[in-house]
Amino acid sequence: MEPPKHGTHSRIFLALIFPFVLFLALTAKPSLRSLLLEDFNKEGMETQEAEQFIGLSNRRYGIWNKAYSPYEESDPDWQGCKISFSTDDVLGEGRSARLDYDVESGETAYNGFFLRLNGENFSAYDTLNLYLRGDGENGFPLRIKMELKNSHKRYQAQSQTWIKGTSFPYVLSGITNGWKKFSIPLANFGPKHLPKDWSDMHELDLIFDDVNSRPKVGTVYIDQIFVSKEKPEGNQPAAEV
Ligand SMILES: [Ca+2]
Ligand SMILES: [Ca+2]
Repeated sequence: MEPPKHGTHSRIFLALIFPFVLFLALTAKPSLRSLLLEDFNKEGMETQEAEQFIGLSNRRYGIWNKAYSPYEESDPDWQGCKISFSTDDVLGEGRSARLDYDVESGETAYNGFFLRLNGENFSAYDTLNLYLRGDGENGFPLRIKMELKNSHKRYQAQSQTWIKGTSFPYVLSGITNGWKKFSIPLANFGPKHLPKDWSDMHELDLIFDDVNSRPKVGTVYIDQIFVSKEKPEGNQPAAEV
């Protein structure tokens, strides 16, 4: 009798394990993950001047302003953004950050909020999430421009290489006067044609400016900023509608 060929054993082995593999494939759930970037619950993490602050953790956030404004705050031409905190936490316990912006000025006006990402790697995630609420009494913008910045890599199509620094913009819209969760696929950050490298992240910015922000003076609350993995690995992109 001839000894069984090597391939026969392999086929028997595959036939035995196949039902188990099939079972695992059918019952496996997508491995959803998330990484909290900031919940504003911990005191003392904020700064008005990014370079002055050594954080208690490796994250820090604050507001940024146009470099120079000649006006006193009492002057209608003053512009700026201020950060403070509210006990109106979106998850019910803790704090949210309150941003009061003013881009009403005789001069070009822009300012906003930054969250340092300190080299965080977003490659395992596909969605940026945050909660926003407009202040019904003070007024709030329906849209806010956002930017995600990576640390040191920008793809230059001409040379087909990564060069220092780039920002990926996205205009968030649909803010209301109640808490609302925004889940933005990282793929929706522009420019669309550019390959994105999320492996070494620098900063998330919210931007108020006199061109896009209406009203020009207003208040928004922000809370619970995190990245998440929403799509299972190998998932086919949905067909364009
Ligand atoms: Ca919070
Ligand atoms: Ca003003």
